[in-house]
Amino acid sequence: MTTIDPTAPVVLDEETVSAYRCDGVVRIRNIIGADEAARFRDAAVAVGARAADNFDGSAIFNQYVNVWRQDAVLRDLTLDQRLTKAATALAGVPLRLWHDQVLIKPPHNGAATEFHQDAPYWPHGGSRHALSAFHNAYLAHSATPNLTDDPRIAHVAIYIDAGTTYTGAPHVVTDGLGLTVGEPLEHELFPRVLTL
Ligand SMILES: O=C(O)CCC(=O)C(=O)O
Repeated sequence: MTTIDPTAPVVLDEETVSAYRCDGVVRIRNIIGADEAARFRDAAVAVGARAADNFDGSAIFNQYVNVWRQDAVLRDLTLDQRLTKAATALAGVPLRLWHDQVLIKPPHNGAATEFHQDAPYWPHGGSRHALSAFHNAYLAHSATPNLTDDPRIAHVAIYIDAGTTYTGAPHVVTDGLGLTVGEPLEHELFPRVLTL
């Protein structure tokens, strides 16, 4: 098992940063240790099991939004300084949290997640660097069907430029918060993340 010190400084080499800036995606191995990942997985499974006040319900996967507000273990993951500092180094600008998600694709689910970009779904202006799971929100991406016997569990933490403004477009995360169109997303749901 890989044990990683969660307080160790995060230093990304130039190659990693330029790969991200060129390709819009990068894999950073072992940023979370295997023992920690097992703890986070258990917490994600538990969120799925007690999903009463989340929304879900596509044939492709069950989606649970803002899990950091519901579960202390997943909050640790979404706001983990290793992730936020790595994301900041990749983006090169200060970031804030947009939201997080747990996605659970049930076993023997023949539906693929078709190619899409994330950014067009969001009510954001002026965000060039939004990152989810270390891919840029403008990167076209997809996921294969889950043909295994086990649920496939993904945790996605999404960070956006701290200066991103609100466009007023409908979105489940921002609807009803009273945000001002054209202003930054200053709200406790979108905290600035640790960058140093
Ligand atoms: O896991 C999936 O099926 C899709 C994940 C995805 O599209 C994303 O993380 O942006």
